[in-house]
This record gives sequence, C-alpha cells and structure tokens, in this order.
Amino acid sequence: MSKILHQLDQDGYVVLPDFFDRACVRALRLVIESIYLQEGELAGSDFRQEAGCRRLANLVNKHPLMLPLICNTEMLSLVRHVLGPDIKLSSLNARSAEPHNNQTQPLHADMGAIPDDNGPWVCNCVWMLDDFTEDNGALRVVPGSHTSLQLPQDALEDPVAEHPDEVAVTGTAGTLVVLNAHLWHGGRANSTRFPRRAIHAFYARRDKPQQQFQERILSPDVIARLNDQQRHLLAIGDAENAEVTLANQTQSGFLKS
Ligand SMILES: O=C(O)CCC(=O)C(=O)O
Repeated sequence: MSKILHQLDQDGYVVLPDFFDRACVRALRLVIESIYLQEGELAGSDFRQEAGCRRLANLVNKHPLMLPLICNTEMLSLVRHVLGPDIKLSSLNARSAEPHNNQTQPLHADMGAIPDDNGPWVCNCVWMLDDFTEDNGALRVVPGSHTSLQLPQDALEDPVAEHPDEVAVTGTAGTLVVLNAHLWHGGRANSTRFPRRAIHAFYARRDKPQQQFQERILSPDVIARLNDQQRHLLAIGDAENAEVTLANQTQSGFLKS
C-alpha cells in the first residue's frame, strides 16, 4: 500500500489493474451501452457533449449498479489520501473515445482547479471498461504536474500538443486509475476501430463545489433509497454543499462553458 500512496503523492496518479472483475466490467458496459442507446443524440447533453466522443452524465441516477461502486472502500481510501477525510461525489460520468475520432483532448486539470491553502480539492477515478492502449485513446498525464500550481492552458502554448513529459496510462479493462485531478491530463485520440470506454467517478473535498449538484439531479425515488452513508457521500441535504455548489457552476476544466 505504501508504494501506491507514494506513487499517488509523487506522480499524481496510480494504476490498479484488475480492480473490477470481469463480470462487473461486462455489466457496466451493458449498462452504459443501453443508456447510450436510450439517450441517442441527447447523450451527454445533461452535462456536456464532446466531439469524437460519446458521453453520459448523472449515472448515479441512471442505474442502481453505480451506487455500491462509488462507495467502494478501497477506492475511497485512495481518494481520501488525496483530498483528506471529508469528501463527496462531485459527478459520475461516462466517456467513450469513439473509433477513429482524431480528437486529442487538451491537457487540463478537472474543473480548472488549482490546489488552495488546504491542498488538493479534486480527485478523479477512471474505471477502464475497455483496454486502454497507446493508440485507442488512452488517458495521457504529465507526472508531477499536480504540484505545479498552474493550469496547462496558462503554462503551455498549446495544451493539445504532445507534452515532452507526458505518459500514456494504459491497462486492461477492469483497471482503476486514481488521479489527483490537479494533474495535467486528457484523453488521447483513438485511431482504432473500437470505442475506448470509461466511467469517471469524480470526487471533491467537502468544502468545495460539486461539478454536478447531485441533490438537484437525482430523482426523488433514487434519493429515497439512499442509506445514510450514500446520502453523505452525495451531499444530499447538505446546506453548505448547496451554497457552494450553486455559487460555482463551473462545468469543466477545459471547456469553459
Ligand atoms: O477519458 C479520458 O481519458 C479522460 C477524460 C477527461 O479527462 C475529461 O473528460 O475531463
């Protein structure tokens, strides 16, 4: 464990192969494909859409399989290592880099966030639903950049261009990547015939805004079924969260919309 934590501190990310078993990966793929089908052209529009990709937002609301997964103790202990003990879910989205999409995402920090006096406040967990390879749109990261206190759009001439220090985060389906989301990162272009699918479980420090205001986007039925632990993680009935989230409706680190 200490090697994992050291890597998370040092490089700003850690890769945990075989975190989700095959049955779970298969079930998640089926779930998100059925939601893509159901939502059609509107998929992702409840948060944002992205050229060359299919996206889904608000996944806690859209399938019961998601709830136990966002509460996974081992994953949350790594998130707490980054953010401190008091955390909440910020959003749960899916992203599929589509075949031959020719779209490299700009390097960015999620929510355009820079650590404050209390340290990091955003942490992203990428659940690989397909193998991530060098050429199918793997995540790219610039190790160590989470401590730079700068955003790539301010520090780099061209955040889309390949960074000299970037590495591709590859792995097999079922791998979990935990990312200090101040780390400069982005999805690479997919030059293969197959989609590269992932779910992003994005967490925030308790005092900071949620990317998507869960209390407003979850249906009353879903909220009624939550246990105390889940309500807390989603910040349901949390007045401080409502205030800070509604006052800061930033959507994304690289598309300022
Ligand atoms: O799916 C990926 O590889 C990364 C996507 C990402 O960083 C984002 O959409 O903000």
